[in-house]
Amino acid sequence: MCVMVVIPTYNEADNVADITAALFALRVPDLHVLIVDDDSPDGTGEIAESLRARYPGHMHVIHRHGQRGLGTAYITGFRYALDFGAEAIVQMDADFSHQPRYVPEMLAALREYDLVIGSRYVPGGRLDERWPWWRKFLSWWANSIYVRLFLDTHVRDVTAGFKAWRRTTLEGIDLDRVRSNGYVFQVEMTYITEKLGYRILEIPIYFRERSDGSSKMTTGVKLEAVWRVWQIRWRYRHLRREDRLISYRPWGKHIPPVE
Ligand SMILES: Nc1nc2c(ncn2[C@@H]2O[C@H](COP(=O)(O)OP(=O)(O)OP(=O)(O)O)[C@@H](O)[C@H]2O)c(=O)[nH]1
Ligand SMILES: [Mg+2]
Repeated sequence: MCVMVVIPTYNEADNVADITAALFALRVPDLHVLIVDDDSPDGTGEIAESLRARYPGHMHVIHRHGQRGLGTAYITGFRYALDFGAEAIVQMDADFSHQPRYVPEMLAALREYDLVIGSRYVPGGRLDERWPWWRKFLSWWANSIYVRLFLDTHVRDVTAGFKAWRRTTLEGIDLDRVRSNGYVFQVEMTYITEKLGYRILEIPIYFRERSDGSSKMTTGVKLEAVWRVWQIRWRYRHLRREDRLISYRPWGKHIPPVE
């Protein structure tokens, strides 16, 4: 089964080679890594490029120019993965908050589920204990109270960014629908998936604080999250299983060649 791990990067020069090596060290058969870099000033894109020689045929890099944002980076990456023929698509951060060791378990669970979420808020899941209490509280409040109750979802970690998708789930979602660009993108994707009646499993993870590099969280990204949750609820209020996209059309835009 062809598996593609999609990692968006912005200034992750300290992490990109290590996270790639850790993923290939898992020895998951037919694993591919796709880095979607937004022209990082710190040279992440060049480092990713140089890794193609180390993992011939299995390392993919998309360089976006003049564009920023997690959401559109992921949509670009997902389309690439679908066009490439991946059967399973994993999404994760570059900074080791999402630890590669969970990937095999998530892939195994995809046999029974359409989406598997690495979750901080199911029993056994944990946040980095180095976080101060107020940061834990804020994260819990935003996720468990603001988003979860408001959207009336069964998913415990709605803002999670560590996920494994079946190809057919990403096809059925209709990626053209998705509007968010900041980290609320994660909420929108999970919400659509649940409304469309796909089977979702959350497996507990330990969410580690990033140890290298710096955060890209901005006030704009946070504000988008606050208002977009309302928009998400309104836009998708009538969405049902019947609204799954049946025939996926390949994206077919320019895809960089793979050596
Ligand atoms: N391509 C792309 N990737 C991004 C962008 N913003 C963030 N990322 C990547 O998305 C992932 C998550 O971003 P982080 O900065 O770790 O966000 P966070 O986990 O909320 O913040 P930290 O507490 O610093 O870890 C990382 O791999 C980033 O490099 C962007 O605009 N474009
Ligand atoms: Mg992070």
